[in-house]
Amino acid sequence: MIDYAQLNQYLYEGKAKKVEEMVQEAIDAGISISEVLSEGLIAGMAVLGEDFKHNILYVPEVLIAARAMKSGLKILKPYLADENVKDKKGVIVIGTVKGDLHDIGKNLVSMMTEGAGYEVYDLGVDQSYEQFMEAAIKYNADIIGMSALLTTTMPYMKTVIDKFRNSDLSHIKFVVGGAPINESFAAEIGADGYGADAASTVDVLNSLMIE
Ligand code: B1M
Repeated sequence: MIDYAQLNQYLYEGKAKKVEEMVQEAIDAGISISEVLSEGLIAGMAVLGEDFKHNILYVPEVLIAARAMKSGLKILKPYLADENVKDKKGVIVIGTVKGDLHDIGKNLVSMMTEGAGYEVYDLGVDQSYEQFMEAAIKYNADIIGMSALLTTTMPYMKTVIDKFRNSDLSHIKFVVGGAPINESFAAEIGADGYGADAASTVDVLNSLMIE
């Protein structure tokens, strides 16, 4: 029996070592990876987000908690792979858009996408359309995944898509996601798909690859 409230609290307090230990304990106890991820880690980040919004927590505390979240994700990473996948399904280039430094959700999407059998090139944060284009050519991308967590950076997704559509790279598909993004925004900016979370992003990628 894992005490998720305690795990959430450790995450909130940024106690990376404790988070790692509890995540490992949960795995050893045979608890499903998706449960540990959602109840143990993502639920903890949601509490943090609320307190951040209401100025109960500030950037330094949130950064420390984010580091603890990343430590927990690192433990989960090997278990996120689907062992039945033999051949690479396609090439995905992923990044957080220009001006935006949030990368936890994007990292999770990268891990699950890689685990589902894709060749993933994660460009990191603060990526301009030029960087997406350069990577798309270099890695011969099938799909670009873009993440944005800020209402001020989400419009840049359209800039990237428009630049691709008006170039020789117009065949490349786009999937977008992040807390402020939704299906209708994705459609509005001309993206081919919207990923609400990491697992459903993999489903969206799979369906785009067979189109
Ligand atoms: Co920031 N931040 N932050 N932050 N931060 C938010 C986003 C905010 C909602 C907090 C709040 O007010 N409640 C708010 C945005 C408000 C708005 O835009 N309307 C905010 C703000 C304001 C800011 C700053 C401006 C604060 C400041 O400086 N005054 C600043 C901006 C810095 C910048 O980017 N230029 C800032 C900074 C930071 C930290 C650096 C301290 C830290 C980031 C650390 C890091 O990422 N390495 C941070 C954090 C941690 C958050 C919150 C608390 C948590 C985000 C997170 O990691 N969630 C966040 C509050 C919130 O979102 N409720 C907040 C967990 C993660 C698993 O979920 O990222 O949603 P998420 O990813 C999901 C899905 O969205 C989806 O799948 C993921 C997995 O399920 N998904 C994709 C995500 N990307 C995808 C891409 C895809 C597909 C699916 O493509 C294929």
